[in-house]
Amino acid sequence: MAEVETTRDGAVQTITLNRPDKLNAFNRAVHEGLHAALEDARDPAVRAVVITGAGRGFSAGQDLTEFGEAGDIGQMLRATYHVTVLAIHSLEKPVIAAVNGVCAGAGLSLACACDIRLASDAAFFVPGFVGIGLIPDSGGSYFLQRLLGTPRAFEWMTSNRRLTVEDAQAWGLVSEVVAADEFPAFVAERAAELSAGPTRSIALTKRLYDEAATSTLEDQLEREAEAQTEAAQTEDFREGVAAFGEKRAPRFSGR
Ligand code: T3D
Repeated sequence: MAEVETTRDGAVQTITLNRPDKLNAFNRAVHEGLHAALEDARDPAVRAVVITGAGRGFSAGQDLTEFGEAGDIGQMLRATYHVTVLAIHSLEKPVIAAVNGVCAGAGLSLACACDIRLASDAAFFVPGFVGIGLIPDSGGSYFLQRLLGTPRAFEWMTSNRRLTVEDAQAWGLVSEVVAADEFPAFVAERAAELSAGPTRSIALTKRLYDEAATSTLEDQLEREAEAQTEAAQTEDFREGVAAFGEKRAPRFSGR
């Protein structure tokens, strides 16, 4: 069985981390599988991506039994986690983290690098890094600061406290929590909805919100004007306006 499984259902690509006995901890094979799957996800026929985990884990982060092989950790991060995080960030389509269970360390960073986090009621969240004397890497300092703000992110990430899924939702870390037995169907429905959306508009929105965090109002208004010019040239914009006029649901193509 591959350590990362990729399936397609219509325009949705699902990437499943598949080391359930180790709570989907990252080893070399997981990194390689994830890189290949995210490369596949660039296919324009894919209009939404789901990342999830097999078994009771989303991911417990770095496989701690493979640390000995790491050598230069900085180089290892650049060659592995950074490739994944940057691939997710630059994908011009929505990426959902379907957090089915335990989410710790670099697994938490991976979830935070995604555009949307949905969680099963079996999920919980653990910083992990501080528990072994490390700092939040793989985007953990960047994304958690943006999602939670510095005071909350700092306090939590230096405590190694287990966060319940209810608290994660109250904090805005996950947007929706669903009973575990209903979770796969819920994720599939949400992903299908997104994949049937105006993909260029969604991709431009993803980029705008990323830029907004470090932009001035003037610069952001200009970026919006440029992005809207691009969105207004898509077939989906014409279809959206036509569908409104004809009082029917739009049929977006992603073009
Ligand atoms: O160079 C670099 O790689 C730097 C990058 C670092 C990035 C990081 O991710 S650092 C943080 C690494 N992650 C952790 O420190 C979390 C370690 N795991 C835990 O603290 C706990 O397992 C959890 C809180 C996540 C879950 O606890 P629990 O009680 O639900 O499960 P468990 O019994 O601890 O784990 C189940 C199995 O998974 C167990 O294996 P066994 O005994 O049944 O054979 C456990 O050893 C294994 N496992 C869990 N996490 C890892 C792991 N095996 C390898 N690496 C793990 N990270």
